[in-house]
Amino acid sequence: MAHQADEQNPTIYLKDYRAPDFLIQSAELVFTLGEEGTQVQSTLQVARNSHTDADTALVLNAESMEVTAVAINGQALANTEWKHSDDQLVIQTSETAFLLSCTNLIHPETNTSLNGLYRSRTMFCSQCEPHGFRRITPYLDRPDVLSKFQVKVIANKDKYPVLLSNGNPMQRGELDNNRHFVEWQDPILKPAYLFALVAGDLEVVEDNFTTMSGREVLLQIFVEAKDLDKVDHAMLSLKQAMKWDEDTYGREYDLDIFMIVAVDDFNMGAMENKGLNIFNTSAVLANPKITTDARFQWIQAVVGHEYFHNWSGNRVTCRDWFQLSLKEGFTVFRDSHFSADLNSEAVKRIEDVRTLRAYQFAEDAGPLAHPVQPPSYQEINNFYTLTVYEKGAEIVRMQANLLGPEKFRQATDLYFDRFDGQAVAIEDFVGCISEVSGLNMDQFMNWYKQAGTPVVEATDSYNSDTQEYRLQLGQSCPPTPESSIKEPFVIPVKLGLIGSAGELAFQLEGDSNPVVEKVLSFNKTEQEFVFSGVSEKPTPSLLRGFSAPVKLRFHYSEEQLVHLIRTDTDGFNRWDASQQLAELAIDGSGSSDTLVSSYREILGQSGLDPAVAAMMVTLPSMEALSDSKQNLDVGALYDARTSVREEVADQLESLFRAVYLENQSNQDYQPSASQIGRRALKNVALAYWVTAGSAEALEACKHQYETADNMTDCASALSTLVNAKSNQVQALAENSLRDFYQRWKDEALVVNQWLSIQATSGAKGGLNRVLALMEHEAFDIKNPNKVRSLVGGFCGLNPENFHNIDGSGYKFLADKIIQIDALNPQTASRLVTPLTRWKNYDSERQALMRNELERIAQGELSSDVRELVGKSLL
Ligand code: B3K
Ligand code: ZN
Repeated sequence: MAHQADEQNPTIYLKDYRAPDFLIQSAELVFTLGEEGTQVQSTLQVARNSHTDADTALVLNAESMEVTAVAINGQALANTEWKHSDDQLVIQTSETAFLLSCTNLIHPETNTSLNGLYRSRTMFCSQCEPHGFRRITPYLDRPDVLSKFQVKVIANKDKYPVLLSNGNPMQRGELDNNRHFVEWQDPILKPAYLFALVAGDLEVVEDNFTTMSGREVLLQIFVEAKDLDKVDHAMLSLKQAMKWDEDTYGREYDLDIFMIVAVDDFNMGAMENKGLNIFNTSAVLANPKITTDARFQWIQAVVGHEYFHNWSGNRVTCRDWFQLSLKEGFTVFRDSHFSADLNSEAVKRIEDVRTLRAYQFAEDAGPLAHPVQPPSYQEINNFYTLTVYEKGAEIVRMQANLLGPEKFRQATDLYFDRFDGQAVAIEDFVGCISEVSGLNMDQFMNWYKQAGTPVVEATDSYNSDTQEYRLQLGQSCPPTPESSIKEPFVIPVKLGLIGSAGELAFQLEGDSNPVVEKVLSFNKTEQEFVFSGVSEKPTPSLLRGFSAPVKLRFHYSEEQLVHLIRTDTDGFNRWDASQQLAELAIDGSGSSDTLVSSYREILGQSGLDPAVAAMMVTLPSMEALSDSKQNLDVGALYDARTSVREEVADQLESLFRAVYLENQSNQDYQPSASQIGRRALKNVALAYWVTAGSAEALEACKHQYETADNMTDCASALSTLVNAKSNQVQALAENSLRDFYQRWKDEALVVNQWLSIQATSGAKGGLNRVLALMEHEAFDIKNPNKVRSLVGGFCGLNPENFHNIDGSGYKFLADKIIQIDALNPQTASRLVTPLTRWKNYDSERQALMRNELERIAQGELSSDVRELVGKSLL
């Protein structure tokens, strides 16, 4: 089986990278869009690369298309001079520089993969990264081939009044048969993956931005007419992002227009096509009535992310797809810094680390673990992962911290200036870091080259006579598929020492002055650090701000954790201590009384940011609790977590009631950090209060659901009702769910929330509800947002139901993967994740999950799903 999979799915290696044999200097494309087939005519200025000899044929990528004519310098080629097979168009020519013209036919109207040119509802749109352009027209579809594009789009005038592509509109006009055309020119060199085309009946919202050098840029967001009332937030976010990139990185936008288009059917959040970003409606449309706080913040982050790619990705792009994190890790780092600057640094850091620990750590510990710069892949679409994105961002963050803000800015200036207009490698980025700082980054590169999450074991001792504190650190990294031998990482450990009344001064061996905070450079397997002048036995505050993406093991006592929660000056570590204290209570090695009294203190603290307080009194998620566990009995873990939750709720019932009432507000809704924090705390309090079970709490929840003027409060109340245990509440929840659907059935994005609230509900019998919803008019298996909400929500975020010991959850997921793979491989392969984790569970569940993976493996599969399933079964 594995052998067969390898033949069908050849492995591509980083070490085999070679510069392209041919270059394409310019590309002129004419699209004639039709209801049954679209014709593409291309004229490419091709040049043989200097290393390429004259008998090397030109091999273009050409998938899922019919090639009807090929000409060189205007001369049609005979059938013997070109061959289209195996997804390649091979052209025999010995010319060194020539004009190549091709005509081909594609079928966007039947393209359910949402890759290449396709239809979303009534419009045409495109997605080309990483390999979509080769499904549009024959081309050298690799990121190190950069060219200038000129695109003419021809379509029916009534159905497609708006015709868009990258760059600036040059010409428009009328044609016969009620058709019209627009011609676009992109003056900036780009690889094909940044190409975009949109045609549809769209409305536009416009604004302007004046750049730092005084240029006016026209900003346009295109949406369907029904969505015109949901564009303001994205427009504001875009202007904030443009300004922030000028202020923080000195990067100015380079074209005269920046366009965003919202489409319903999209495989991910959004895409940074040059000058024409295409967005999933879920990542751009917002207003308080339909959008939750979390979504408002996510939209700001995604709009920023795609905009920031204009420099980190578009102007400086990737040499090959092994370098994906060059643009993605860096851009996630940039968007995360942007969100932190615009909202709250501590909150953003906690959110990012929560995601990293719950999902990236799990990926790094499973069969699909891979280095941030992978050495090989079968299907590159499978490498748009949390590792490449989120761990990649952590690695950039460590480098930014190593250099400090000024030097890091010098390094990024050098990087952008030196490599502008080029396709480069991760080593080029790190080279700039090294050049500016004088640091040798050789060992640091292990972060990019080695998979797996390092484990740092820490022990300590204190000598009151000498006032010496010693910290012993050891690091190890579990074996991962690409290697079982791991070289030590460079781990920056930021620390402080906390005494009975707060931070203590200390002097690290070798330093000349005492300090209260220090970053240790821990780069050996084992290392001891000695601190002198420590006036009392401290509690160490380790890995402050989560200074490195590692698993830190230090045996804190409950008293120490309570002390850190109370006294640490590092906001992140105070939150982290609250999570560790909760984990002790849940696994039975700590007491819930201690947790309860710590929560009481947290909720009573006046100076604390409500957003942070809300996160501190939230128990670690099932995903976070499952990390590093073997033979996991999900049911037992869920019960343990639930019982701690109920105990907290019972013991602090009146406090939660008070917090809920105190945090009501009658201000007009704003998605501002301060309002969001208060709503978060209020809704966490409400959920606990309802859990405690009083009629008054239930009434308050029902009242909030009915009267809320914003989706955060409305959905939160609904979700609290749906997750409640008692039969009485269940009946109420059913009514509210029916009412919610009636109220919102015309707003697709709200309906998706309705699907996901039900899919993720911990109430018993979850699968039956999901099966019924699959048949509901609101569901559409071809729409990735709906699949993600319902199937993804149930299988990824509802462990207690998905892992039902009868195996029904696993069978359901396998059925859906098989069904969706035939339509849309990228969406199907994203669903595989929960099954890849089979080794973490008890033996009975392991067998059930493996069976389903084997059943999937037996079918006709896309290369996407085949790679993931194959690697999971090894
Ligand atoms: N660069 C795109 C991701 C493309 C995913 C292709 N499967 C979006 C982003 O990261 O900004
Ligand atoms: Zn990105």
